[in-house]
Amino acid sequence: MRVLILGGDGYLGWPTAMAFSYKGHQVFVVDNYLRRSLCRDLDVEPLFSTPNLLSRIRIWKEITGKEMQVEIGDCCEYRFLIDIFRKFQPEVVVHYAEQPSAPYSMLNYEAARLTLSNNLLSTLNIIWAVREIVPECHIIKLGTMGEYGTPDIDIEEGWIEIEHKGRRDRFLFPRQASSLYHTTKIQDTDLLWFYVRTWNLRVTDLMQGPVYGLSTPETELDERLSTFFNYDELFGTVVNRFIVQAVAGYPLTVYGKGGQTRGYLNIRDTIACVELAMLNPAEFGELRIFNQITETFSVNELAGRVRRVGLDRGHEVEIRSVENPRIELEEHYYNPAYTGLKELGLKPHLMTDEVLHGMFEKVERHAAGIHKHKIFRRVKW
Ligand code: USQ
Repeated sequence: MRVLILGGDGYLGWPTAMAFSYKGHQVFVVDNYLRRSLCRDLDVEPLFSTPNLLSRIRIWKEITGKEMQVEIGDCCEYRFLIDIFRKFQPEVVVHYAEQPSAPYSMLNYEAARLTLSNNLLSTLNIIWAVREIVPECHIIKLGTMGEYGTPDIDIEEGWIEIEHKGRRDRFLFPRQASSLYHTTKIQDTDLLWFYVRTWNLRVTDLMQGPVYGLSTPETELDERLSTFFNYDELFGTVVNRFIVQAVAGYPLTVYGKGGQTRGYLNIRDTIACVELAMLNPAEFGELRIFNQITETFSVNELAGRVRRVGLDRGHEVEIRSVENPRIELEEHYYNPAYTGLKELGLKPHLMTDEVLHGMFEKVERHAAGIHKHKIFRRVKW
């Protein structure tokens, strides 16, 4: 298929691009290096440096013989984006081109504005480019489980039937996020749903939980193909952070009581889910929503697992509760449904000790790249 991957330089975008190219799809990647420049400006660069997107694509070709097309530019620039749609005529567009960090979105006014305008405008532009150039193109949008928040009822897969005063109808599941970043994802979903109803678009919204891991079959082909791996408070996700903290001898930073429960997934499963969505597209006029997680853990459970494996590997691992910089429930009910992707054929890579050992191994090799001052800077909500 002709797959356009927006945000193809990022933590998930690059491994997705490689996986799809490896399988023989025609891949076109676009990125404006926003993540790289924010990390540089804020002194939170990743654990190891990765070649820029143009070099990565050259290396990819050198190793696999496969070509990818690329443009460096901003999806918020409509003319730039629509030219790519015209040239490439994608059958699928995978939209990762968003500012992905909750703490970054809460840093200051400028960060809030950048998050809001980047995330909503990129989504709007994709919708319009599809409508104008390739109306049959399937939009796969990365959403987030954080859109639902932590309600005191079971979380359905995107939709809920409500009976009210004797009548029934189907609605988007109630959403109530706990950061501006997560709120922009709700707004994305609303935009997509409006245009699906209005213009008969075909859209899959993947409500993803925090992703962990740094290896996929393709990143393992060559060290230079590694993905962007943040461990700092702004751009690092919790499991990745805990592994780095354990290797650095930095107490694992459990925020508050540590009862915050989320659905997690291995980076390999992110790619598998996006691929399943691509191969089984939504219908025209359908906003299809999947909860993209494979298992749930509390922060305390994660810290306990990382500690156990870390001790096994000879690290001294302490767990420390720090005052929670975020406003979120620290003890709550959490029971999300996540059967849709399994029904499409997902075979989850769960968080076994072996998987954690694999992550430790790679992080240990790069231990010299850990800078403790990047781990915790107290971005408060
Ligand atoms: N947490 C800690 N200690 C830390 C870091 C985080 O206790 O050092 C806690 C947080 O308070 C939160 C949980 O761990 O309760 C998850 O935090 P996270 O930073 O791993 O994830 P989050 O900020 O929610 O965002 C990440 C990705 C985002 C994605 C989201 C999925 O950055 O792009 O959308 O996970 S979800 O959380 O399901 O909304």
